[in-house]
Amino acid sequence: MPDPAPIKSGFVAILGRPNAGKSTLINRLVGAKVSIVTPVPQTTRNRILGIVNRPDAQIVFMDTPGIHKPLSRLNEAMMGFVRQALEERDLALFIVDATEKFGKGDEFALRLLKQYAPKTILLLNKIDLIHKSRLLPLIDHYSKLHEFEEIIPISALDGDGIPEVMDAVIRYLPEGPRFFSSDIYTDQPERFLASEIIREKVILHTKQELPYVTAVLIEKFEEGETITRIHGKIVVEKESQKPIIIGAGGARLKLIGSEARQELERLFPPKVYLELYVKVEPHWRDNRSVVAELDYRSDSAF
Ligand SMILES: Nc1nc2c(ncn2[C@@H]2O[C@H](COP(=O)(O)OP(=O)(O)OP(=O)(O)O)[C@@H](O)[C@H]2O)c(=O)[nH]1
Ligand SMILES: [Mg+2]
Repeated sequence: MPDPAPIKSGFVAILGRPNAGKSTLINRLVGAKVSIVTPVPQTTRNRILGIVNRPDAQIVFMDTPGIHKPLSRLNEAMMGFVRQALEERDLALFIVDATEKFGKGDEFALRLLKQYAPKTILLLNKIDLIHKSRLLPLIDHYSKLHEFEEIIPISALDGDGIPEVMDAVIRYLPEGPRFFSSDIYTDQPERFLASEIIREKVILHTKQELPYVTAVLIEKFEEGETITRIHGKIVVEKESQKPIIIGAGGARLKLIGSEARQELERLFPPKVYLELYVKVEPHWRDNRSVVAELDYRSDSAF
């Protein structure tokens, strides 16, 4: 038997400020929902792998939390995941929201990038929202700030420019082995996927009122032949936040539960029984054990 043809493989860190579109991008690239998306900044809290398997390549994309200055233990843990991805990458995709004015947050993010100096492709995202004439000045601005391998305008939402991104990524990756079996597309345990889907629905239904303050912990996950039973605890920081999630007569929690259940049933067919309750844990974002539980790769998780 001749040796199989060599393939391209490696780890690609997706980096950028909160809300730039990193998770939308990884879902597009992988062609499946591996990471939750909301209009609220700081939605992603982990380093989330999304794996693309092709005959000629295996690309392990890493979604990361938005780059920001951490002010709580949770935020420090989030930035820890960003640094980890920067250390492990073969290549970086630095994604910016082309509709936003360049500011201090962008400078901070670029400084971090320069510190680790990965090979980087710059992606100008959300071009569906801007006039074409704004692209050239933006490209000019960024190419003066840093030496990017390439600059590609995209719309992660519409899929514009995504094939170009994929081609460029493969071009810059080295030859290497497959790191994961070809039939998996993420490394997240089922319990973590479930907690994220619930958290997405909580954020989507409470975004004006509770931007950053919820965590979801799975207390029971039992997969049976015909039904998967999931019990989730929604953690908030203050007593006053509990009724916001529960809603009048429990209506909002019911809606959150029913939307989450429908999505969970696609992952764990045919049926999911989902039970949710809300618990107040003051200052959980600075509580070591609660924050540790959110890290699904550590021994203390779940
Ligand atoms: N119009 C438009 N909206 C986009 C595009 N990409 C992402 N969005 C929206 O931008 C918001 C943030 O998207 P996310 O993918 O969650 O952004 P993120 O960078 O992962 O954000 P964090 O996890 O909070 O750091 C969501 O409302 C997306 O629908 C795009 O290309 N065009
Ligand atoms: Mg995200």
